[in-house]
Amino acid sequence: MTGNNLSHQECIYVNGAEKLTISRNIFWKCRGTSAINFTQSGPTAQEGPRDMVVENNVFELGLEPNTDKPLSAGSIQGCLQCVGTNIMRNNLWLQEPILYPQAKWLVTANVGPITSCNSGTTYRYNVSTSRTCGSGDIVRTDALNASWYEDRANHKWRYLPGHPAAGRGDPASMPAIDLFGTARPLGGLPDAGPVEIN
Ligand SMILES: [Ca+2]
Repeated sequence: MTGNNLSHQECIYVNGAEKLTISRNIFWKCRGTSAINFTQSGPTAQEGPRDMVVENNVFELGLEPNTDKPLSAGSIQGCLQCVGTNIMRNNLWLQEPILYPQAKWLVTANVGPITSCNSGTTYRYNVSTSRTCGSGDIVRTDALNASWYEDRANHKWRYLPGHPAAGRGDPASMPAIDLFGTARPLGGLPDAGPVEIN
């Protein structure tokens, strides 16, 4: 696909949807502002996306429009005007979502960089490579290291034994299955990120 800097080249562009669940995808080489861009369909909050769920996804590097430069951030554009209850859980991202105070998100049991704590967001049980923002969050700077994955370079994201996210998921909020269809939880405690292991 070709385009110019005015065109949207995201993988998924969500405009004013309700109760949409985006689950069990591996995104790579999405271009534009993000892999998923949530936007309102009109000028007021009531026209914003409502009750979105983003779970069990892997967000590999996104790219700037028309170049192969990686984005600095923006696996997900969390929308200026999402309303209702919006959840990002058990995802893995190489680039941090862009969140705004106006939209209320629950961000739980994700794996990847979280460098700033958005004031409108509830964080918990994330395995962050950078900092903690809420209860149950931990910092593991090695959480994205290739040595923890089956074959990271070829999009094979199964965790290897001892993965830093094992047992670090949210006991109160988890998808029933993982990215590969495995039932959660295994081994007593749920794991953070999109993959469940013992
Ligand atoms: Ca487990």
